[in-house]
This record gives sequence, C-alpha cells and structure tokens, in this order.
Amino acid sequence: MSMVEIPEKLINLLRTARSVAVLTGAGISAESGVPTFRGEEGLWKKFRAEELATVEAFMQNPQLVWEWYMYRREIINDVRPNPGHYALVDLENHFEDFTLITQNVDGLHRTAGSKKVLELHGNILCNKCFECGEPYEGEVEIKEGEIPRCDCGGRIRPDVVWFGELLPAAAISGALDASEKAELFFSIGTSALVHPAASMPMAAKRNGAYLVEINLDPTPLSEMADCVFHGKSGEILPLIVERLKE
Ligand code: BV8
Ligand code: ZN
Repeated sequence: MSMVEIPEKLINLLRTARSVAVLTGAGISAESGVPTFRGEEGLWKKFRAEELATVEAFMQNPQLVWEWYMYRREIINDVRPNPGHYALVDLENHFEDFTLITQNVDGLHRTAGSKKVLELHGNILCNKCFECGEPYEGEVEIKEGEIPRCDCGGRIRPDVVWFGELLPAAAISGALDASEKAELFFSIGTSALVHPAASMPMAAKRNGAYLVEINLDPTPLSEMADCVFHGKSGEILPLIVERLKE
C-alpha cells in the first residue's frame, strides 16, 4: 500500500489523457548522485552556477569554468539513472503523445531509455567552438593555461546553454508546442526559477492542462499546481506508474 494519496482526477487522466508533457530539473538526478544547483551542494569552490555558467566567466577565466565542467563530468561519468528516470520511460511508452522536456545536461534520461527528450540547456558531454559554434569531437585536455582550440582558432567550450544565452530554437519551440497541447503536465525536480524553462508548466496550465508538481521543496509553481507531491521523484514516480498499470 503506498503512503502517497493520488487524487481521483489524476488517476482518471492517467487512464484517459492523450497528450502528456513533463519538465524535469536537477532534482530528478539527485538520487543518482548528481548535485543539484540550488541546494547546499550547488556550490563549487564557493562559486554558484549563475557565476560560472556564463559567457563573461568563460571570457574572464576559461580555465576556472573548464575546471568546474571537468569536475561535473567526472561525477556524471560515474552515475546511473534512478527509478524516477525509468518511471518516465514507462510513462512515455504508455501515452500516445508524450514529450519529455529537460533542463538537465547530464544525459540520464536518454541513458534510461527515454526517446523523445528535448534538452533545453544542451548536454554537458558535448563540446563546441566558442567563436564559430562548430561542434568539437576531439578530446578535451585542460592543461595549465591551455584551452583546446578549434581549426578556426577559437576556444573550445562545453556545448551547454549559459545564462544570458538563447536556448536551441528547435528545443524551445518543441517544448512550447508540447506544453500548450498537454492535457496532463508534470513538473518534476525543478525549483522553477530558471526561464524560459520554468514558463513551460505555466503555458500548459494556461491552456487547460492538469498540472502536477513532484518536488522536495515548494516552488513558485506550487500554488498554481492542481496536485503537489512533496517528496522524492525516485519514490513517487514509480508509485504513479504502478497506479497506471492497475
Ligand atoms: C535566456 C546549463 C534570454 C548550464 C543552465 C530575472 C527573471 C527571470 C529570468 C531572468 C532574470 N534574470 C535573468 C534571467 C534569465 C535567466 C534566468 O532565468 N535566470 C534565473 C536564475 C533568474 N535565464 C537565462 O539566462 C536563459 N537564457 O533567458 O536568454 C535572452 C534573450 C535575448 C537575448 C539573449 C538571451 C538561459 C538559462 C539556462 C542556463 N543554463 N544550465 C550548466 O548546467 O552548466 S540552468 C541550470 O539551472 C540547470 O540547467 C538547471 O537545470 C537549471 C534549473 O535549476 P533546477 O534544475 O531547477 O535545479 P535546482 O537545483 O534549482 O532545483 C532542484 C529542485 O529539485 C529543488 O527545488 C529541490 O527541492 C528538488 N529536489 C532535490 N532532490 C529531489 C528534488 N525533487 C524531487 N526528488 C528529489 N530527490
Ligand atoms: Zn571555431
């Protein structure tokens, strides 16, 4: 017997909804051992993500920014998806039209088997040229004072979206379409502070979706959500999938 009460309305929608969309944030990867951004583990050498994930930081001190990404890549190379990621694969296989929108750059949704994933903020394991934007397939070795260079001479950077940078147009438009037509929208493991990602659940709600939030802490979305589960996504999502299969 699960200790989590699932409202009747959600149970019906799990049975009848045709189009479903999900937005995930760092919280869904927390149980895999990936530090979130705004928890106490969000600090790295006293820096916050907002200070390092910027063009200015990279121009000022590319070495420091690369050190931060190398540290995060090491963590990500050792982690595996958790039951929350796998539950979303089940949901994708259950619904006719399902879109997974993620702010995460750790690639864990695809590793778990999710197919239709929109990575709004890129992927931490990919690199590109800071100047010409060309993808860079080579090895990245960060030696003292040396940043790998592109054939055009530009410096190589992680292929993620930094603060102040535009999100990939295809990902954004796909996410907005999916959010606006969703009958059921889940916001999972995100503090709902970073835009335009955080506007997806609001777009869904505005267009009549039933909005479910699964998050450890309250967020700016909590009061507008139709149903809020305060808890771990790795525990709650499998329970919801269990009800689906009944
Ligand atoms: C843009 C990639 C425009 C890099 C990231 C003022 C108001 C509104 C907006 C702005 C503003 N000032 C500036 C802006 C814009 C800015 C923004 O939104 N800033 C915020 C901080 C206010 N946005 C941008 O700059 C975006 N670009 O707007 O461009 C533009 C217009 C014209 C011309 C040019 C540009 C770009 C944003 C993308 C930044 N890149 N990441 C990298 O990762 O290195 S964002 C970064 O934050 C990650 O992607 C992360 O996913 C994202 C959001 O954080 P969360 O995922 O929510 O993680 P967080 O730690 O915050 O929360 C985790 C939650 O999980 C917690 O609530 C916790 O309770 C919960 N949790 C923990 N464990 C669990 C759990 N829940 C369930 N189960 C658990 N086990
Ligand atoms: Zn280049």
